[in-house]
Amino acid sequence: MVSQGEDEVVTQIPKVKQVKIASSFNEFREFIQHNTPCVLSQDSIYSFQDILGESWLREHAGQSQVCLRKSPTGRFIDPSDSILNIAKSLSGKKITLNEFLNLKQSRTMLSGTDTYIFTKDSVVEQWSDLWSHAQEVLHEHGGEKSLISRSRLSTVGFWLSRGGIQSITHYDNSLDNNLNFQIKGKKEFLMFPPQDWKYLKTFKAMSMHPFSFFHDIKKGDFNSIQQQNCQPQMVELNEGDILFIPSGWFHFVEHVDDLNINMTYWFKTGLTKKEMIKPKQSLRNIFIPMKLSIAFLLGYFVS
Ligand SMILES: O=C(O)CCC(=O)C(=O)O
Ligand SMILES: [Fe+2]
Repeated sequence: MVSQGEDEVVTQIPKVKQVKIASSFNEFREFIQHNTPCVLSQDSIYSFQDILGESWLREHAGQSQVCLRKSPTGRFIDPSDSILNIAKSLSGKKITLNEFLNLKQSRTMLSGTDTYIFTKDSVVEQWSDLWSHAQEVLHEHGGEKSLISRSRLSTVGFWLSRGGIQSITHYDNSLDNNLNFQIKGKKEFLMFPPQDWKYLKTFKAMSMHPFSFFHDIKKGDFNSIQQQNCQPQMVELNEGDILFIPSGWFHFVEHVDDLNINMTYWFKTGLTKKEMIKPKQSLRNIFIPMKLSIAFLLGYFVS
């Protein structure tokens, strides 16, 4: 509520629609079945939501090999950044999880697209202790609060980041559904339906707009025709929250806290390729992908 003058009280309506909040676990299940983006914000349901923190990780997976990503700007990767900054953000360095935890440096992260706990129908050995908790989400584990069957599970990714990070707007290339567990810290998601590809300057599965395009939307500044035409939804994910991102939905993500831990479960929709909505390419400027390709090659020489 915002008060104006002495007796006039005006309710402030957020300009960007908020992602639906499920009022119960059953409603969350129904939203998932109907392909509706939604959040479940409840007390923890699975054991990993309680135990997974720095000290547990040190004890149970401290020697695991991970890929450290570091960005001078914190933006992974903003097409409007300099080639050198993009190159630095793209390059990765193999270290152990304990080394990463000891760094305590902002703008560093382990990406769930590098760090797989489960992939190609099997558990990644170095994460087996974490898997013994993570599998509670699966029907085969037998819990009544399970959400997905193992046969539909494609990949589980583990994310760990320090503050000051933003990730490029993209849809998950596999066209899988996505269940994103916020285990520690806080992230903000700005999401767009697959049909919005027309306004997002898409190249492959990514949007080539500068990150400022998305910051403006979050502030409610719809300056361009493209910003006015798209149908964004926003959500702040807090510790314990679970976000459902349906197949093909774009997401722009900001990592807010000093330590953020997430797990992403990517799972098959059960639809055929024909039934799925696959965003198309809308970028008209070939110089942007050229710039990213040069930065990608340069990434092998800088760190
Ligand atoms: O947390 C992020 O930076 C990105 C998350 C994401 O892209 C995903 O879960 O698919
Ligand atoms: Fe993603």
